[in-house]
Amino acid sequence: MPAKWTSLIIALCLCAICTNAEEQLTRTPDGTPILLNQLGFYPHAPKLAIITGQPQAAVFYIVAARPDDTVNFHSGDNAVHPGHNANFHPDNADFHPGDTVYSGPLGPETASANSSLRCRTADFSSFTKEGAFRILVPGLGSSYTFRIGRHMAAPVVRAALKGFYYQRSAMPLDKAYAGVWSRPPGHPDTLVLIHPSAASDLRPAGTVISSPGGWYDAGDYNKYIVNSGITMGTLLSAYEDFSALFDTLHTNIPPVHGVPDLLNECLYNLRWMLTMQDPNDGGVYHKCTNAAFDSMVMPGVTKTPRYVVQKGTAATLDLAAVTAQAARVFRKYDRQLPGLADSCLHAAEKAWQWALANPSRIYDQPAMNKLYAPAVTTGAYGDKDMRDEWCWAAAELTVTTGEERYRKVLYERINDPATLPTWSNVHMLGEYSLLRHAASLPQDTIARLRQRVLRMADHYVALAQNNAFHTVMGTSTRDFVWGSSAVAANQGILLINAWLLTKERKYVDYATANLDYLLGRNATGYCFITGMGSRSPLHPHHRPSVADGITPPIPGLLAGGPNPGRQDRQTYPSSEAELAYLDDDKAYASNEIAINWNAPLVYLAGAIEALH
Ligand code: 9MR
Repeated sequence: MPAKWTSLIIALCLCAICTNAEEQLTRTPDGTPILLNQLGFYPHAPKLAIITGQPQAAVFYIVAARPDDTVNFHSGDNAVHPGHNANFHPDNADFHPGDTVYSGPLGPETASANSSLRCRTADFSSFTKEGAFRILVPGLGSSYTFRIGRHMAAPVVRAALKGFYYQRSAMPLDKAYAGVWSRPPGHPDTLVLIHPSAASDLRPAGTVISSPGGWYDAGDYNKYIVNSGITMGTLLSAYEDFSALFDTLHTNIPPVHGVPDLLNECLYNLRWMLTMQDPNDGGVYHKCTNAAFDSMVMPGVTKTPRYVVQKGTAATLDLAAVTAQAARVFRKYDRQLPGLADSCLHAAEKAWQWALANPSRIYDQPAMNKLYAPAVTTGAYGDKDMRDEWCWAAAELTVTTGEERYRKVLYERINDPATLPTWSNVHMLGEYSLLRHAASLPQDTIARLRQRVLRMADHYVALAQNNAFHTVMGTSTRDFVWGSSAVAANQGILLINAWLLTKERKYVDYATANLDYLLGRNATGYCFITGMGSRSPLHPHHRPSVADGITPPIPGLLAGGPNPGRQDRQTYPSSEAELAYLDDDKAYASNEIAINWNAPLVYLAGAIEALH
């Protein structure tokens, strides 16, 4: 081939590669380049979309939706509102379908810090009319249809709370509540073995105990106290902070007469948690589990033995914290649930005593497996640092009882470093409770805690201004961990706490922006909640959703979200931090669901619905 042809071919190939690279840099993989909360916006909230493609002109238009522009605003859970059509048909009384109702300039191009995406902002906050709309950007086409209306987050709160019902382990999910996702009971856990790691004089290895009920942790069928701890703390706090909303929020679950659905749902797990405490000494088993993960089958299909394993300080203090908080929350339901609050307080005190006698019993699964059989290979939730669990339990017990012995330990721990809550660090849950019950501590101590929360919140708000997505989520690349969606939700909760302390609007606005992130204003273009919005996970790593033979996944479940760690070793569309997400049921590192991720979603969406 003549040399000039060869160079022409090389030049053409290079050009193709460049165009490809250019495409990659400016568009999210297979999706619309217009990224926004796919449900929509409150009329008087900030309204932002992020444009990731190359527009032909730096302008955007809002057009009124057409009657055939339907969008799945609701949870897709017909079981929430039986007979209710989950699809929303735009009914724009004020506008002609297709009319341009607003236009504005796109903001300047900004490079995202968490991928090679380049972003522009379409800000239509000043458009406050209610209705259903789409955004058009010249050269990039149309966004999904979204709504401006007064109860944007209400379906999210309902669906996310209902998600817990679908995780219930030991009871049948009846058609009346579960609709097409009804199923027989899963693991009964009435015959659970004491694993050799958990043997004691009164309960030697092989002793059979009963530990029924509770929620499955995630896409697997095991029940872990540590992760139940943060989950329950978050849900009970949602109730304490926004009881007016949750008193009237219905999720269509089997009723417990006179008890709001949020607390009814918590009760199902609380009763299980109480069974995990050894009544002989107050210590709490770390988890109720199979030896190895079940295959991708429906719950209850496998009949392998279930065990409770070693007692641990983290599990025991987490149970102390949850039951102390539950004792004060359920106190007003003494008539409906006689004795419950007292039993909870008793459990908390016994757990505390055990922890005092065993202050650093770490759950170290690999070490345990060297000593005992069978080896246990399910989720570890191993935590070597117990300072935060001491702080949280001491805080809840101080608030509930006012006793000096708890306050003394609290003072030893309260100034420890505070981070956003995770299953392994629950320090902030204690601080939130103390701020909520500010009379529990002297004013100067409360003032210091308040300053700490506000410093964190102000830092977030300052960083968010420079984020290409204008969310707090993603202001650090370290936000994109296993369960990154819960990072976004917990950042939102911190901001809501700042609002509770100051009533300053900026905190609600940025909390709402993080909810926008979860509902679609993120680099992947997914709404991360199953069954919601226009593009959501269809293949979560969730055994019932995989095995039930029903095409749509179980609704209302929050996928883990982008995680460049990719510990599942699947091939992701991108390895860049904010794009490292794969909607595949094998991608458990980014597409599993978990109770400790749904709980902060319930809190955040509930707070936003209550505050707007
Ligand atoms: O959420 C947990 C994450 O922080 C850990 O890095 C990961 C690996 O240990 O485990 C995650 O929790 C999983 C648990 O171990 C088992 N059930 C599913 C949980 C969510 O993936």
